[in-house]
Amino acid sequence: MPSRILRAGERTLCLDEPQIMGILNVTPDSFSDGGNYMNLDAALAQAEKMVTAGAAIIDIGGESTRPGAQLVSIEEEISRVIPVVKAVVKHFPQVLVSVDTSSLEVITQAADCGAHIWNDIRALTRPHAIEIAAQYRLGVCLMHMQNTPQNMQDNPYYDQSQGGVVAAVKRFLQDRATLCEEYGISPEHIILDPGFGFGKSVSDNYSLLKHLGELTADTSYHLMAALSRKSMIGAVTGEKEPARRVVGSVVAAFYALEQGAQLLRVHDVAETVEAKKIFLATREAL
Ligand code: PT1
Repeated sequence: MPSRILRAGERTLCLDEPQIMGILNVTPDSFSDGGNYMNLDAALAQAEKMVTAGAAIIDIGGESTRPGAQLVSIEEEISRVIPVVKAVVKHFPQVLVSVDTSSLEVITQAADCGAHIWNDIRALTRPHAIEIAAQYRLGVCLMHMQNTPQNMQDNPYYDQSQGGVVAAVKRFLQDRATLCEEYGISPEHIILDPGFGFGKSVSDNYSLLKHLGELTADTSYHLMAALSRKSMIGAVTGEKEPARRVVGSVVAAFYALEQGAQLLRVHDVAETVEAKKIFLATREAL
């Protein structure tokens, strides 16, 4: 009997085993694979590759949020994201479609096209965001960020007397999740994400990875780790090129699984599925 269920729109996903969310960037400037999927056919080809490799969720994003990224207009974001949402919903009915946006206009149009999950790096902090998520019964991913993508890496700071980065991130995420529940969103719809790289020093990021499981301890919220190809990996391995951070990323993802993460947001689905298989074989061993 399944014991952990992600609910998203009219769909459910069993999280008794961890699931992979594949990243589909539709930005011209995205940090790791930017510009590669700007046309619809290329986006669909990348989605197919990830679905075939075992992704249960495809996360479509048109606003780059890596450190120092520029803001995009709503019109630009809609023109990038909505055609891809429509095409992925149509061609891959077996997967859940997630949209990486903070915009109410984008998520409303995406939900009307059949998207299931709202992945918001701003944790539904814009006015009426929570009401919209509740109304569409979307799955929601609430992420922690200090400051904004434009300035978040300038001088990250967490007060040690308040418990440091882990306590700060946990307080923020649990407060946002509680507010979502007050608007009628059930815990089965709610995913928490520490926001690796979003206003955190390298040591902050590794503290969060080490203590990841504490973020959802004593709750029934789901837990996602999104570490793929990020600078926290390169800072340790010395690899400056994001595309060459795959091994480091997969090893970090394995650590996140060990900490109890049910969801991994990754570029490299096939490689991460291998890590998941080793994790499950070990978990199920006598
Ligand atoms: C994330 C995330 C995201 N990250 C969720 N959505 C990005 N839920 C986009 C670096 O340090 O962590 N969780 N959507 C991409 N953002 C970054 C941030 C990319 C930092 C790279 C870095 O290299």
